This record gives sequence, structure tokens and C-alpha cells, in this order.
Amino acid sequence: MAQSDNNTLAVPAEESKYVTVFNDPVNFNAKHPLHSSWTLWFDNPGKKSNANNWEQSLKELITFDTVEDFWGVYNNIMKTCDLAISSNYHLFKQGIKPMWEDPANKRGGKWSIQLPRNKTMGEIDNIWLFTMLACIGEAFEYENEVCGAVVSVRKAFFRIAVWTRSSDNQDMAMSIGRTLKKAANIHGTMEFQSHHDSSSNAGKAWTV
Ligand code: MGP
Repeated sequence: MAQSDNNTLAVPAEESKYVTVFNDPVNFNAKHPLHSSWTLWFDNPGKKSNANNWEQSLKELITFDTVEDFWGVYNNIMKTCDLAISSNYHLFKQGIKPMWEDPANKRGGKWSIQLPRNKTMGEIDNIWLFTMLACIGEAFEYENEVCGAVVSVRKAFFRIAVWTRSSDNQDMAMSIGRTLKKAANIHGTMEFQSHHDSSSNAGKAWTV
């Protein structure tokens, strides 16, 4: 480490491959890049929505690619517990629309759990926060498999889901399900279902 002119410790850029706050401890303005850029979406489709017009209610809110910008977004949007019934937040890798029809999702599926609203009100904000942190922080062994995450606010429950790129590899799916449960401290059984089965209301595939 080098002693800079104003007596603060500075890491010369060539000594570290990462840009951290220590590269400029005076201005403290370095940002920590995420591996992927992520886009936050919101929707509240309402009762008149169906599979044909559902996309129209999707609103793209913001894209970020650093840790600091994630917190900037998180600290300035409404918490899940305060959202109106029928609302959803979708956090997806940039370029992937949070819908079954997107090329990245169309052969995929999702891990999900419905948590009773009355019992989960005090915990849902942290469960969603830690779900997002697991996604953007690449907690998953098969990171490339993860397309995004969704939190849904319904009259009787909150639903947390993580969407995957494929739905035919049980080992990969189980690994993601187990990691998600642990990272977000989710109690209860999560179910995996392919989007194809969700849209046709077919049975569940795997549980964790
Ligand atoms: P939902 O909100 O995922 O299910 O989908 P939920 O919470 O069980 O239902 P709700 O009525 O309580 O909100 C609800 C409906 O939205 C679906 O039946 C579709 O009509 C539409 N929809 C949801 N998604 C995720 C999609 C999608 O990806 N593509 C299309 N075309 N429609 C969708």
C-alpha cells in the first residue's frame, strides 16, 4: 500500500484487480460492478388482464450494474409489504423480459412458494431482499441458469419465485432451489414447475 499526499492509505490501481473505495479513499466514489446488469420491472395487471394483454401492464423501472446502484434503487422504492394487492416486482437480467414468451424463459421454469400473508407480513421484505441479493450476488452454482426473480402480492399470500432458463435438468434445478431456500431463509416446501406447465395449469415437477 502507498501513502498518499494527504496521509491516507491508497491502493495503487496496479496492485489490485478490483476497483474498491480504497482506490480513492478521499472521494469514496468507486462503485463495485455486478457480474450482470439487472432490470427491475413492476406490474399490477388487475382483474381484466389475461395472457393476451398481460404484457401491456409491465413497467420497466430501472437497470443497474453495481452494488451501490442496487442499494440506491432498493432504498428508494416501495417495500413489498406496502404494495397493493395484485402487484409484482420482477428483477431480471438485463435483456430478459419477465415473461414466459421471452427466448431465455420459454424452455424454463420457476421455483416458487406461496407464503401466507398474515404470517409473513413482517418477513417478506427480507425474504425478497435476500432473494434479490442471491441473484445479483451470484450465490447460485449454476448462475447462468438463473433468469430472474419475482415477488407477487396477493390477497391471501406473498409468492416468491426464481425463474430458470431450462426445466429439464433436475440436478441444476435442485441446486438452485436448495441455494435459494437457504439464502432467503425460506421455510416451507418450494415447488418447481416449467413455465409450459404453469401456463397450462399442469402438475408440479420437483420440490425442495
Ligand atoms: P400470475 O400472476 O403469475 O398467477 O399470472 P396468479 O398469482 O396465480 O394469478 P392472479 O390472477 O392471482 O394474479 C396471472 C395471469 O397473468 C396468468 O394466468 C396469465 O394470464 C398472465 N400472465 C402471467 N405471466 C407471468 C405471464 C407471462 O409470462 N406471459 C403471459 N402472456 N401472460 C402471463
